[in-house]
Amino acid sequence: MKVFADNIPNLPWQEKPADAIGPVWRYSENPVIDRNPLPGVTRIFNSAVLPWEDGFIGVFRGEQTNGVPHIYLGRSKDGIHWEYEPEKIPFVNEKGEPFMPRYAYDPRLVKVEDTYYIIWCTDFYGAALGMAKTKDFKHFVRLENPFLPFNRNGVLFPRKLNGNFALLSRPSDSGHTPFGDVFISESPDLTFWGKHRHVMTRGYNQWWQALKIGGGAAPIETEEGWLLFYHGVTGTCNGYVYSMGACILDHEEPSKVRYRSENFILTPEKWYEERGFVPNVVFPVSALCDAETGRIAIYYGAADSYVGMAFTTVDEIVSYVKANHTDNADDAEIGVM
Ligand code: BMA
Repeated sequence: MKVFADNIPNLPWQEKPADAIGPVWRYSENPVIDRNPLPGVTRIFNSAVLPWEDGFIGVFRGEQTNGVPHIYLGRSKDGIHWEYEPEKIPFVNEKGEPFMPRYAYDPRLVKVEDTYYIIWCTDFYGAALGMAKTKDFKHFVRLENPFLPFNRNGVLFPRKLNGNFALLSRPSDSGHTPFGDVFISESPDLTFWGKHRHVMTRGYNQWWQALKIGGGAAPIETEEGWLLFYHGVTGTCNGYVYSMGACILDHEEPSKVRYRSENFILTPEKWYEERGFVPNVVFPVSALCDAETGRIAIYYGAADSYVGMAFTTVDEIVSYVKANHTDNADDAEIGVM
């Protein structure tokens, strides 16, 4: 299947093991980031990666020893073993003055044209989306916060659609948000956002995503549409459980869902997903695709304590999502009322 993306010949990769269940398989050496990864940071998880120079670069959610999350920069030759900058990313405003968020978590990293964008959850009188840009990973200029509070899980598309930037988001509340659907908004300049559309609803009849969903990795452009890995949450008597889902959004009108898997494609099963600061969390944030081979490497947060990797191919995941498609409420509609 054709993929409209770059080739990443050095993409981390492991073949599908014979005993794999489902279309996505874990890296055998998980977790790839363990506890206490750098001084003053007790856990790294929910982090995003892109190719950079002859290796990879990433923005990492680092939980400091005082409990406050911030974003750290890391570099890697192979996309698996990382070296981090010791200090948090030094964000500045458009005038070049220091402009640090009070906290920052769940960063996504997306390249659009010649610029890299970081979108994270920031404190803007409550949880909201923060955004910054860089071209060299030395200067990080914060942009206007895209939306009012409360919002999380901002996922930028890797190219403009009809001349506009496109951003998925998940309106939230000030706490742990026991509800939530994914929306899309457009902007000509990353300052003024509008043309808001509903993309997809939490699962109607799939209990693993019955409570809330949120965009995960930047969508991958395929000939079938935009392949999106996302998280879906269910509530249990012992708290939330986060699993990974996959869907394909319409190429021209991504507020319409074309196919959406009824089943999760990864759910907490391994010790590093089930046991940690927050148990039972699989939280996809980044998916790199090598256009030539169709190989995909997914980075996900595990139990709010570790980073895990998982693999699939475009052919395998797209056929799985199509074969297991289920209609959810008005997912197929354009999403205006
Ligand atoms: C969400 C976010 C994520 C976290 C998840 C599970 O609300 O805060 O960062 O991984 O909860 O704790």
